[in-house]
Amino acid sequence: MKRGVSPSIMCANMLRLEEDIRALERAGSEYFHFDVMDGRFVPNFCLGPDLIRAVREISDVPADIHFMVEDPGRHLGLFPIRQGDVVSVHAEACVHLQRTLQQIRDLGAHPAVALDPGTPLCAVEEVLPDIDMLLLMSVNPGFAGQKLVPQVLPKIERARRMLIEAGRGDVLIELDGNVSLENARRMRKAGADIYVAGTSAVFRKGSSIEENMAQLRAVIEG
Ligand code: S6P
Ligand code: MG
Repeated sequence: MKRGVSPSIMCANMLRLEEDIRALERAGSEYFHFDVMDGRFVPNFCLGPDLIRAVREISDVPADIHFMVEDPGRHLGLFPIRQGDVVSVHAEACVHLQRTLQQIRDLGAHPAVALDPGTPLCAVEEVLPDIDMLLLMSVNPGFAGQKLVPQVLPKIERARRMLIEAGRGDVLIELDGNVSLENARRMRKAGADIYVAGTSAVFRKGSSIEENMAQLRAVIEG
């Protein structure tokens, strides 16, 4: 898997989606982050399989699908998941977490576990052999435009240590939520690898997607 930036498509302009997709491609997005919400696990509804399929018909950028739904294993078959994609499910939402991760692996994608800010790292301890990425939420899931939950910063450092101690130093850590330039700098220092870029970064008002992406890259690569 690649390190880099995963722009959050729910923050794009849905009335000019193709223009935004092209700008995100020009800016070199490593992934497109698709938030899937069911109105139950989180109090909001968001991107479904048809929209994700439509984007995939016009772009080859790997998908980073973040399921914020109860029992996601029941719905995976509806989604256009391809080899090289990364698919995250919440430890809090899966009764049979290891089975769901295996289902994702069987589809040819990279399995990942997502954890809410309030969920301890031990929730993922028993499935470390089954994942390629760990998604640490830096806001509570459900909405864009929220403020960083600050205790997530030391959690990134502890997650990195846990992965190394378990012999899984190759697992990438993704941060999702309020990835502003300032927060990205702190996340990078703590050990983040992939940054979900929403209203705080790539879709910041007043400057273009390309300009915003260049500024974010200067912080995470500089
Ligand atoms: C939140 C979702 C995220 C948001 C992202 C938006 O539930 O999982 O992926 O789309 O956090 O970015 P920002 O900068 O508005 O927080
Ligand atoms: Mg997300």
